[in-house]
Amino acid sequence: MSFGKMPIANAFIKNLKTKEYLFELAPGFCPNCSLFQLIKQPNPNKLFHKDYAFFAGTSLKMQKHFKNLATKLINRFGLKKNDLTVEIGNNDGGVVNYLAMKKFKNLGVDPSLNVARSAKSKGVSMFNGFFNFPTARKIKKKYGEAKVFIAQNTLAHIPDINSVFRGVEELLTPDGIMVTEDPYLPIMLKKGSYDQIYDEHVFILSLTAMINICKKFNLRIFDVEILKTAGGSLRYFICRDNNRNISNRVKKQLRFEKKLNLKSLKTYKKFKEKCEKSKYALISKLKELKKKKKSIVGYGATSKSTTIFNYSGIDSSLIDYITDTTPTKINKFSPGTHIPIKSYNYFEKNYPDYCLLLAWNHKDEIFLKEKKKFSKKGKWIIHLPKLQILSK
Ligand code: DWN
Repeated sequence: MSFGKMPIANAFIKNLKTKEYLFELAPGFCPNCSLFQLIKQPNPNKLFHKDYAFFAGTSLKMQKHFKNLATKLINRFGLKKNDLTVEIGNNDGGVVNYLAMKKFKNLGVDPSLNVARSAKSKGVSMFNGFFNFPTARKIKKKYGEAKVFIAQNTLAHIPDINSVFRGVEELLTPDGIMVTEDPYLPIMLKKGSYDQIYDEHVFILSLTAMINICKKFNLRIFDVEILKTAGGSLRYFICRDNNRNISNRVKKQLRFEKKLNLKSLKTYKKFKEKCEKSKYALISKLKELKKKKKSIVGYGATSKSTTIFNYSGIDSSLIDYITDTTPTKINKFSPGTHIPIKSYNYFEKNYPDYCLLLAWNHKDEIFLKEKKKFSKKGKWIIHLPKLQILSK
């Protein structure tokens, strides 16, 4: 399955003359290991560097989500102040930020220098680099073993996933746990949320695939939780193989996955059809509105929107501008399709007739904020799971 040539999802450009790096965005499914994954991925150094555009702190709801996990680690798993927690891809803070606030021993690991600096300025101990087996050894030597290892929307970003698990096997204390969450394959297939597929998401994970990986490294998934975050995710609780009983929730989720025919080509053909339908429904709605001279703005310059716009060929003839609260994205242009990105302040002074909700995973938070603002004047276009127009 191919979505065509794509630029780097978070490579917002300053200058329209910039020559953009393009690659073929084509996911596939491996019937042996059950991984849904990109066939080709650009070198991770092109994605995560000193000027990474995404700052997780832009969503208050996600901050609450991280804080809740920190509390859960203390209450459910009895984390003590001297127990080391390592979080990879913790961006500008993450869960370890909330542990650091309570003076728990912590270490964040992130390859993007600007976000890592932001986390450090908040009081998180940081290691600036990619996490893999050699990094795990370095961490163990310097800080000791980790009682908790966290990866929030990070594992699916790392091509050498085996090296990460080998690192976890090396780093965890005998009774340690790993907590990880990522967008969940069955939810993506059901919603037709093809915009979860872009360079950073090397994998869209499932419980079946995760069990296969864990087995290779003497690890066991002992519990799972279905989450609404990141467009629909699964959180996995993992321990060493001889520890903890497997919960009924894991067994139930596995039975659910078995019924979904995840290994059948038909499943992915159906998904591809959904993607095509979604794309044409969106393009025709935007064209219809433009014919009526309506103004349309994208809300949230997400990584996901790079896939939508480039796959659908949607540019500034259909979307006037995109509004975003992230300083690193403002006054730049969207990758590949060159739609200008404007500040929230600009948006408030230039409300359009319609907003296309690109940050649909933050719908509740955004709708709450806009209830008394934009929503009083304009309408929303929601493209998933079915195209909808919402007015107040
Ligand atoms: O896995 C990943 C997820 C968790 O975060 C990464 N690969 C990168 C990133 O993906 P994304 O860019 O699709 O994430 P978001 O969280 O959907 O991006 C939301 C965007 O919308 C941000 O640029 C911030 C912006 N925003 C805004 O302008 N106003 C967000 C909120 C909540 C707002 O009120």
